[in-house]
Amino acid sequence: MGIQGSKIPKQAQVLMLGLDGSGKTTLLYKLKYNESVITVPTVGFNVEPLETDRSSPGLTVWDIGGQKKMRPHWKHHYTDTAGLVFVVDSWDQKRLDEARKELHRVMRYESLKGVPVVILANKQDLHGALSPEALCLKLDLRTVCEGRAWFIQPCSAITGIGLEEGFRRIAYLMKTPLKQTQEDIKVKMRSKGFSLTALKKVLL
Ligand code: G3D
Ligand code: MG
Repeated sequence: MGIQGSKIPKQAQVLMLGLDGSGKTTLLYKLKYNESVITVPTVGFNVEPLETDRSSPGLTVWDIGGQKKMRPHWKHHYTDTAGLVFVVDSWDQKRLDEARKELHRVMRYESLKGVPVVILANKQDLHGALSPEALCLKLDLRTVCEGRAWFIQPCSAITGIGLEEGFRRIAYLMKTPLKQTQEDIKVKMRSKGFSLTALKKVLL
């Protein structure tokens, strides 16, 4: 159930899932080495340690193959998962329904109950990519993420924009109690002049 409220370990496991082709491997190596790599479909997994800030544990990121035949194996990684990153191809609207179904299926697992999740809305560099707001509706995030800390981060594995923010966000959600993350959102939104109604929409 994440690492919230417990002693923070030195290294925490982050599971990165998403459909094949959503950009998981590209973004992992962009983030790690700032290099654009030519990828082949991941059979099995890639695993990389990532540093965040000093007050957070280091992250061990598991990039698991997303092809249909690989998805039944995702569950073998759930037990030690402290944070989940789910990558979506924001441009490929034809596969959004498939992405939604897979995300909802993953979230139903008891062993992932309460584990914080960051949705990476990848491929924002492509013309016609859906905005995080549109994806939030299409993936029905508010319903499926109920009871856990979550965030949707726009990014591009090609330009690198949004990648560090996404992983910093999962590290923050993993170490911060759910109530506190909601308080932080409230303070941030109020300082930007959002109304009470807008706040309720985000938090309820
Ligand atoms: P996966 O690991 O989730 O299966 P990959 O996905 O990292 O293998 O990426 C699949 C394809 O998407 C790759 O292209 C890769 O270059 C491309 N891609 C990944 N992220 C982005 C992004 O943010 N923007 C754009 N424009 N493309 C991206 P190929 O052509 O090799 O299949
Ligand atoms: Mg891959």
